[in-house]
Amino acid sequence: MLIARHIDCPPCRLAAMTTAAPAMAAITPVDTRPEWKALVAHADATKQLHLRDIFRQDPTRGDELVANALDIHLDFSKQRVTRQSLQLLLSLAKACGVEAKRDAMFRGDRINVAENRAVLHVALRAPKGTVIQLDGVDVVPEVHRVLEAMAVFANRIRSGDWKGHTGRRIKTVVNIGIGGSDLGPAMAWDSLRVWSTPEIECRYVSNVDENDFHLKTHDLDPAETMFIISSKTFTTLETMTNAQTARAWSLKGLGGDEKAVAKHFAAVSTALGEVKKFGIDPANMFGFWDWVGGRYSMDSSIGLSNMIAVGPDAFGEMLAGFHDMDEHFRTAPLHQNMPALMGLMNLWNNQFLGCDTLAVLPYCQYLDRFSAYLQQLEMESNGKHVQLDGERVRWETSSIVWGQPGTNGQHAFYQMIHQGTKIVPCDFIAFAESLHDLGVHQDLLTANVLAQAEALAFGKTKDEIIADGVPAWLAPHKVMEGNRPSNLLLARKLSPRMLGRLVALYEHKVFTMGAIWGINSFDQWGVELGKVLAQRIIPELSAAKPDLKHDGSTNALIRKYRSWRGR
Ligand code: G6Q
Repeated sequence: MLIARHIDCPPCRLAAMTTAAPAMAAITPVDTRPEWKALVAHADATKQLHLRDIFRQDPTRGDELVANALDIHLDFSKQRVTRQSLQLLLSLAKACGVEAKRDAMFRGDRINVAENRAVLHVALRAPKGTVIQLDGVDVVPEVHRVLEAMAVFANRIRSGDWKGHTGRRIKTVVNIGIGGSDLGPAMAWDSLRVWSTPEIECRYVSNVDENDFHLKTHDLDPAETMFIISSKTFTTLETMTNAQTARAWSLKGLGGDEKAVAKHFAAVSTALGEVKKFGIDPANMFGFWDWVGGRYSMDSSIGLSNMIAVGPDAFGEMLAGFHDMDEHFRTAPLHQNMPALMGLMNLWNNQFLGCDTLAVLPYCQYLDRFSAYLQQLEMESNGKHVQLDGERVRWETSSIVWGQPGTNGQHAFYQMIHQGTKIVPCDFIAFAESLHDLGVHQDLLTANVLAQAEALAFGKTKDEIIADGVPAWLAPHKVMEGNRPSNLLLARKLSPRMLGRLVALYEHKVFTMGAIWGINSFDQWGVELGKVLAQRIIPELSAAKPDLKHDGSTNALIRKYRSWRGR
C-alpha cells in the first residue's frame, strides 16, 4: 500500500521550518478601526432601506455604480449600498492598507508568513522582459523557460509527432491531480472547449475513489493515452495512489515493458527526486515553484493539459488575460478597481448584512465548473479563523461560495433565492456574444439573467400582485420581497483571454478581502488534520487486530466497515 509522506502536515512541515517566529508587523484588528465602526453604525442606520428606495433616491446609480475595464462591465448598483456606504467601504480598504499589501505581493515580499513564502502567481503571467525579483533573482526568465518547454511538449502531442510505446499517437490526456492541481485545469478544459483540438480529449482524475479512475479510463486504449501526474509535492495520497494505479493500468495494457512509462507519463511538480523515483523521464517533468500556491497554479505548468488542448498560442492568450487583470488591479484607483470593488461588496454583504453565502451564477454553459473552482479559491484562501499574528478574528471571514450555470439553476434553487428566508447575494456572469450563433438563444439567455437580477432587487409587492387580478388569499404566496443584492458581470465574449481575466478578477478579489481582514489567504492548515487522521486509520481498516483508540463513534464506524468487508 502506498502511504504518502506527511510533507504537508503541520508537524513534518514545522520540523523543516525554522522555529523562530517570522518578523511581522502588529496587526490592528479590523473591527477596532474607526472606519469599521463607522460601517457598523451606517449598516444599522440603513438596514431598513429597500433597493426600491435606494434606486428612487439615486436614479443614476445604474450608470454610475459600475466599473468598466478589459471588456468587462461590473454593475454593482443592485447591491444594498448607498454612495455613502461605498465611500465608507473604500475608506476601510485604504485604512487596512490594501494597496500597500497588494504592492508587497507584486514585489515578491514573503506575505505568506506562516509558510515563509512569497506569493507570486502574478509572475506566472508576466510578459517576457518584466522583472520580478525574489531574493535578488528575477523569476520571470525561469517562468518563460518552463512555458517554452511545455510548448514543445504540447506541440509534439498535438501534432502526433509524439508516439506512444507502440508507435501510435496520443488521443487522450488524463490529468491526475487533486485540489489546486485539478480544479483549475478541469475548469479550463470545460471553459475552453471551443479552442481545443478535436484530435485530443482531456480527462481529469482526482478522487481516490476508484470509481473516478474507472470512469475516466475504462474506455481508453493505453497505447493512445498519456497521463500527466500533476502534484506540486508528488506525495499527495490521492494523486500518488491514482498515479500508481495508472502506471499499473498502462503497463498491463502495453505488455509490461517498464520503458513504456517514459512514453505515457509526464509530470508537473516541484519534486524532481520523487518524479524520477516514479520512473518519469525528467525531460518530461515541468516544474513550478514554492511561491505558487496550489489554488493559484492553473496558469503554471499545472495547466499543461490545457496547453495541449488549446495549443501554446491560446494558452498564452489566457496568460495575457490574467496579466491584463493583474495590471488593472495593480494600477486602477480603488473606486474603479473591479477586484477591490467586488471584494468590498462581498465583505459588506457577509459582515454587515449578515449574508453567509455567495452564489456565483454564470450564464454560460462552458463555465459549468467555474463555481466549483471558485469554491477552493475563495474558501481555502479566506476560510480562516486567525489573523496573520495568530489572534482569533471577531468577524466573519469567507462566504460559503456555491453556484451552477443559469438558466438551469432558475428551475432548481432560485425559488429559495427569491422567496426563502435567507438572503443569498449573487454574482451573475453573462456574455454579450455567444460562441455558437444558433438564432435566438443568446438573447433569451441574456433576458433571463437581467430579469433574475431585476426580480431579486425589486421584487413584486402584494398591491402590485392584487392589481394584476390575483385573489387576495393567493397574493402572499406570490409576493417577492426583493431587496436581494447582486453583482452583474457582463463580459463581451468568452475567450481564453477573457477566462484569464475572470479568474484573476476573483483571485484579486480574494486578496482584497484577506488584506482587509489581516488574515493569511495563502496557507491551508485546516486541511491537514483530516489527512493525518486518515494515515492513522488506513492500517486500522485492514490490520488483523487493530487497537482502536478513537472516539466511540469513529471506533464503531471502523468496526462496521470491517465487518461488511469480512474483516
Ligand atoms: C491549494 C492546496 C491544495 C493542493 C492539493 C494538491 O492551494 O495547496 O488544494 O493543491 O492538496 O497538492 P499537490 O499538488 O502537492 O498534490
